[in-house]
Amino acid sequence: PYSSDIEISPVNYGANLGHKKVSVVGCGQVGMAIAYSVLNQQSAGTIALVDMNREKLEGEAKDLEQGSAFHQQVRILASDEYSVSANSHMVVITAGAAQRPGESRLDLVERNVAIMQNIIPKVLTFSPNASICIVANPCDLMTAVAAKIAGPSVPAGRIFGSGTCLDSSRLRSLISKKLDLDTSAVGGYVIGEHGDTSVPVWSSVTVGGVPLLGHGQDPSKMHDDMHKEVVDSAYDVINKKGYTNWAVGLTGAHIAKTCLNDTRRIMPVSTCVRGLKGIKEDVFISMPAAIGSTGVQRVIDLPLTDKETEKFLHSADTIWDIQERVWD
Ligand code: 6V0
Repeated sequence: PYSSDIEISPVNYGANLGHKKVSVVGCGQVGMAIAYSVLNQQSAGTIALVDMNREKLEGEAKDLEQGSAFHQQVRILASDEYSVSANSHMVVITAGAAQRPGESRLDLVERNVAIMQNIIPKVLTFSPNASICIVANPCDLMTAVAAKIAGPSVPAGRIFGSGTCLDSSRLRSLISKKLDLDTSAVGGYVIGEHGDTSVPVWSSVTVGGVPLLGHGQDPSKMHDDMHKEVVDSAYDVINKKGYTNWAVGLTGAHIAKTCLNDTRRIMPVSTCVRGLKGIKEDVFISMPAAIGSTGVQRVIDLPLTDKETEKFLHSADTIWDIQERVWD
């Protein structure tokens, strides 16, 4: 079974990020949005791009490099050979087939498992100590598959998924828009599957540190509608522009910055949640977790109402039903 022992090292505030290297595997819409956000956040000294489409990669690398007069010096490397990613501190994996209009994230399973089987051993050969963030969908299953392929020699937590980090950002931005406040004023998480069975934890949403709902107050239809909008937003954006990239690009870069800088920010990411809320299986879904240089360093057992627990366990069951089959 997957081990839940997690590596913890002292916090490394003020690290010089100039020597840090991040690799992005899969340089389509999402991978390039992540690379572009990392570049602008100046959170790495080297960005290595890996994709099997060599010509597109050359174009992307050239295009990024030609803006170098306007950003801090960042080395940009690109190749279809994984050696270019050697000695990365962090690797973000977005390679895979994307959802087509009307297709759910779970529909992507088979196509993307094969891709993960190809990628993970190569990534680990060249960067055996990197933390690895899986963004490719279905994100939770791909994270579980990547952890399984990596095997027990890679400590638990080093491979994790961007999970509901994006869903949480979507929910916080909807709430803040409604209240006409900055998104940073709103705290709260969407947990569980990055997808249709995700769970908004209304009981712990705060605005300026104050709980949004009164003690014992149930969420209303307005809250349910907001969560529905979060769930539907990927479908809506894909229908309108063909793919999603900017919000997930910022999400991936934020995770990368936290990892490279060892900041221990708490973010909802996909990780093994065995032991939480009575879950007995090695199922990978999102819960808030402290992220540092070794990936997930501790998972927060977020207090939930009975209804939220029920929904979280339903999300875990939904993913486990498929994960169990894929793991065999
Ligand atoms: P895209 O634009 O088709 O890019 C995919 C890239 O992966 C292409 O450049 C391919 O050449 C490359 N690729 C495919 N197979 C391999 C391989 N074996 N080795 C190396 N490169 C390969 O897709 P897009 O960038 O839009 O989406 C990528 C993935 O991110 C999909 O699975 C999406 O569903 C997923 N997303 C995940 C989100 C999240 O929050 N976790 C959000 C949005 C999209």
